Amino acid sequence: MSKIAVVPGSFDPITMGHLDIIKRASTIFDEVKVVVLNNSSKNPLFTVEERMGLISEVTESIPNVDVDTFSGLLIDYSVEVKANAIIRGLRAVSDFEYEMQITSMNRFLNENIETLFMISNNQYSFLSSSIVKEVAKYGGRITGLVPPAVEEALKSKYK
Ligand code: COD
Repeated sequence: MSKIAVVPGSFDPITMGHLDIIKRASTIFDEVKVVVLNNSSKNPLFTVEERMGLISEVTESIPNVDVDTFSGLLIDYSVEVKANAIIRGLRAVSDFEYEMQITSMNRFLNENIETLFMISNNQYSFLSSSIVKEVAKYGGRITGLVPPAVEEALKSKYK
């Protein structure tokens, strides 16, 4: 039976750090579902459609990755798509507390779906969508931190 992983997030927008986790997950699982959660209290820069479009574009060459969106609980989505695991990235100790909390809540809601963590690649461990947006907003250099399509999209948002 094929093994399915869910990689959830806000992806506002997708960065090289996210892409690295998605690529690594795609070598371990048969199918990887990147899901943009649509109920975040954050005030996003990109619409869900724009975020999904960018993810599709930058993962185009990875055949076992598809992009989806969901409004509701991550665990309900994971059950719906018959996921074996939820994959999260860990950048630093500062991520740990939040990740521990959401993982424990998800396990409380459904103990059959495991959450697995991948340690960020060193070169991306300082990267977040927020920090990239801040630098892009003030015209700083973001080349290499996001895929070229995302760099273009950020430039046109902030022009
Ligand atoms: N290197 C490696 N991993 C990274 C990097 C990087 N540079 N940057 C981000 N990541 C990882 C993050 O650690 C995360 O695992 C993933 O990439 C996505 O990151 P973000 O920032 O785009 O998304 P988050 O963390 O804001 O997403 C949070 C969710 C939307 C998944 C969460 O809020 C959620 O599950 N919401 C649905 C409601 C729900 O089910 N709530 C109950 C559980 S609390």
